[in-house]
Amino acid sequence: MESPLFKRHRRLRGSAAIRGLVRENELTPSHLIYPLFVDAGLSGRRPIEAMPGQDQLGLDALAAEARELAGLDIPAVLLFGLPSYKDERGSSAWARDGVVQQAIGRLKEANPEVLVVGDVCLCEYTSHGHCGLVRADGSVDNDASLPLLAEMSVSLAEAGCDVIAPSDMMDGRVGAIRLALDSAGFSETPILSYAAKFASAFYGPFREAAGSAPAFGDRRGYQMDPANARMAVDEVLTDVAEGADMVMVKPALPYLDVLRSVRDSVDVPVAAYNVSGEYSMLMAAAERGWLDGPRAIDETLTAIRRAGADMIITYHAKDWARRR
Ligand code: PB1
Repeated sequence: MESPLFKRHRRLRGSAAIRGLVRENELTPSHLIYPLFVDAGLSGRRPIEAMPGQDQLGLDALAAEARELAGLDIPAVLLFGLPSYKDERGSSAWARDGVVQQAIGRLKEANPEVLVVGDVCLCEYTSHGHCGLVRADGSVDNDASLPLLAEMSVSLAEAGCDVIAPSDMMDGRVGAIRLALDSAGFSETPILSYAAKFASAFYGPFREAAGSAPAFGDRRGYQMDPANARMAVDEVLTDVAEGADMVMVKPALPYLDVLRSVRDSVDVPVAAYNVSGEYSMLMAAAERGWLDGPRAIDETLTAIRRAGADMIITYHAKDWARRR
C-alpha cells in the first residue's frame, strides 16, 4: 500500500516517550521566582482573600517558608513589603529596619542559598499609593523619584538583597539605580528591570494583598498602554542600555506576543510576571470546577516559557513544584 499523500503528525504523539523526546520547551522549578508579601505588623500568616492559596507573612513565618521553598527546589523569592508606616515620600522603603530589609535576613538565615529579589517601588510605602513622588497637582514627579528609588535599592543591597528589581516605571530609574549601587560598592548586584510593564487590570488582587492601590488617579501616566507592543521593545532596549542585566514583561498571559518580541530583540535574560489577576482568575475557575486547575497551571507556565521567558515570577510556583 503506498504511503498516503498527507503527513502523519500523529507518529510523534503516539506515546509519552516519543512526546517527551520531541517536546520543545521544558519547565523546572529552577525557572521559577515566588513572590512573598511580608507584613511588618503580622505574626504568622494571613490568607489573601483575593488570591486563594496565598498568604501575607509575618517576619516570624519566613524561616519555615524559606525551608519549604528549598525543599521544592524553588531558588528565588521576590519580596513585597507591607511597612509599619507610610508617608508622602515612602521613606519606610529605605529604612534600615524596614520590613523587607529585615525579611532578607530572616530568609537567608533559614536558607543561605535562597536568591532574594527585591521589588523596588514606592507604591507600597507611600500614603498616596503611587509608584513615585506626587506633585501638588497629583502628577507623578519622575525625576524627583529617581534618588528615592536609588536609595531604596542601596538599602536593600545593604540588607543582603541579591537582585534589585525596579517596578516603578519611572524613566531613567535603571541608570540612576545602577550608578547608586556602584557608588555604594554594589557593582556586582544585578538589576532585573520591570522594563515592559503595562497599566493592567490584572493587578487588582495584588493591590489588595500589598495595600498598594493608588489613592487617586491611576498608573496610566507611567505604566505602558496595553495597546503598544513596539514601544515595549523600545522600553526594554532603553533599560538594557542604562544597565539592566535582565528585563521583564508584565503581565504575562495577556502579553505573550510582547514577550516573544522582547525575547527576539535582546540577548539578556528575560523574565515574565504571571501576575495576581492571572493567578486569581485561574484559581477561581478551578474552585468552581470549570477548569482542571493543575493542568491549566501547567499549560499557563508552559505557554509563558514557550513565548520566550527564561524565568517566571508566579504565585503558582509552590503548587506546581509540589506536583512535579
Ligand atoms: O501580581 C501582581 O499583580 C503584581 C503587581 C505589581 C507588582 N510589581 C504592581 C501592581 C500595580 O501596579 O499596582 C506593583 C507596582 N509597583
